[in-house]
Amino acid sequence: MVFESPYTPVSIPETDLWSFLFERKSKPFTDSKEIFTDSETGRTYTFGDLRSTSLEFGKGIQKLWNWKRGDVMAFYTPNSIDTPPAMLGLLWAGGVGSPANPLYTEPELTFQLRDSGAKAIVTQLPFIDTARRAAKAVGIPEDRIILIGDAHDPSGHFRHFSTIRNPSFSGRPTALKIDVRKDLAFLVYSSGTTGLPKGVCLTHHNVVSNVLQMSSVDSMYFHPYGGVDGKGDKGLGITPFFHIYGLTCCIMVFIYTGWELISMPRFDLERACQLIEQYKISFSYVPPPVILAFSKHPIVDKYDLTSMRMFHSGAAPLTPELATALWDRLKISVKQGYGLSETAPVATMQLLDEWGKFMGSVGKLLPNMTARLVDPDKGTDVTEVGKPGELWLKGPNIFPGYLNLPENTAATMSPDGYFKTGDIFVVDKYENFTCVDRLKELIKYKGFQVPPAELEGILLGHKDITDACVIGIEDKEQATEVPRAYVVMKPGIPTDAAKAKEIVDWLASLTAPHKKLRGGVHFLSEVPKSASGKLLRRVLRDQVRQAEKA
Ligand code: 4UV
Repeated sequence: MVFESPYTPVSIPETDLWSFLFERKSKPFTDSKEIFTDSETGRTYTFGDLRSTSLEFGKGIQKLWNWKRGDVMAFYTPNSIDTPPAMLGLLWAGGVGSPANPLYTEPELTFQLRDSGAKAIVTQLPFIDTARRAAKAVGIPEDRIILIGDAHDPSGHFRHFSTIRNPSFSGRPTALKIDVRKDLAFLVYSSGTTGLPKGVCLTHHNVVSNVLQMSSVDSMYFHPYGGVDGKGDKGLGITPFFHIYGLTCCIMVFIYTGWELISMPRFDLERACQLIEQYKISFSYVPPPVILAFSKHPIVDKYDLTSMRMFHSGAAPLTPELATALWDRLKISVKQGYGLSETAPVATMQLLDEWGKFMGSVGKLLPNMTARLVDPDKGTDVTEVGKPGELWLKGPNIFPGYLNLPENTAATMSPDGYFKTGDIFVVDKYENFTCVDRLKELIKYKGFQVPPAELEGILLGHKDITDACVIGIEDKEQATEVPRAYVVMKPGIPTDAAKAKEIVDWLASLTAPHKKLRGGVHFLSEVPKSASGKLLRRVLRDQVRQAEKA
């Protein structure tokens, strides 16, 4: 059975992302509309500023480095209001943006730079050392490390993006005519259903489509003008721009809709409360741990948050209990969405009006999307309401494939053109989708991906470990999963708490903080494997779940 989106289809122009945002025939706001405001400095980009700054940056990199169509630029930076104009300038010049978590260690960043073939890196001063070492490892010259943000390099060694802007250069050469169905806008990294992180190719058409699909739902409720100060609805920018959630839903959607984003460099609960009170913020796109903080922490009581009308939660499951706790405390609606890097990212969304009626659901398919629910064992469609199946998706926002990995791409696509998400869903009679389990191996810590295969690979490099298996464990207190390792030690090596802590600390020194083994290290005499030697993570996961139930 094929599920069709119940929302009115959107018309998607064959336009590249820059032209889609900045050369629209008519838009419901003026060029002087504020779009991005920095929470700490108050610095702002209006729509007109974004257009001119991005254009000048795009011209600048063409003039300076002869930037070519398809050339990748990495963005290794926490949220900054300079990311949007730099990213869009890059796109204007035919380039591709590849965002990376600024807490990545040198090997993690090096992997992404090498795999993506990045030709330059955008970063900020506090992250320069790692950026510099990783750039060196892959042969990116130091003069291609570009700083954004308010801090300039006092030694003048690294250029600031403002000095690259070139207003006079003639313009986009015709050779740069972007093929919107083939040329990439973003190259984001995800482990997909299995293995190590892979480059998820997202075309201009994918991203333009998702901006239109997603905003067609929420722009029913939020507007560029009106409200308490006439300046329209303001969103709180918490979600990282280096994840596809922030990149599409906080950068691109805000430029398209004319909403203003008050952008925080990092999440801090008290600062978030102050900003909501100060700017009379009305909504925010967040992962579930932010909902947890607002629903439980005493500091929230010190602030007037009555302007807030909605949190949209995505990237990890949100329990009905948590949504209810927030509503009971603050009377803020908490609706949910679901998406993946491979869907650019939003695939389903609840209507703000319906969140309380279908709690726990991630809503209905976005416009222009169809889906199937497929029994993973039989490969046939699930036909009964309430029966679980793997969600398969089709629509203009579905990625064309993983970079240079045709076999992985083929494994995630069905012969009839559906993308297999690796997530298990049920659907109700109103076509609300609810995520009930994950078929794939991915672990999510507070919405951030932790690929088990990556941690296992690192653990196998430990001098005392002969085998390893990593799974996700539920941490109800923190409303997240946490990674736990099961390891087999060489004969004669102690298997006590001190050794377990040593391994946790050792791994933490090699990875970004979200990959820390917060679920601990457990010792086994062997890890479960199939006859062909494939790790059976699911067996361990089921054992843990059984033990929890007992
Ligand atoms: O590839 P990724 O890291 O991508 C995301 C994107 C999530 C978004 C983005 C915009 C939204 O508006 C929105 O609502 C959600 O996380 O990880 C994809 C995997 O994350 C899990 C699921 O296992 C995906 O395959 N996931 C994402 N959203 C949910 C979720 C959810 N609401 N409930 C349960 N799991």
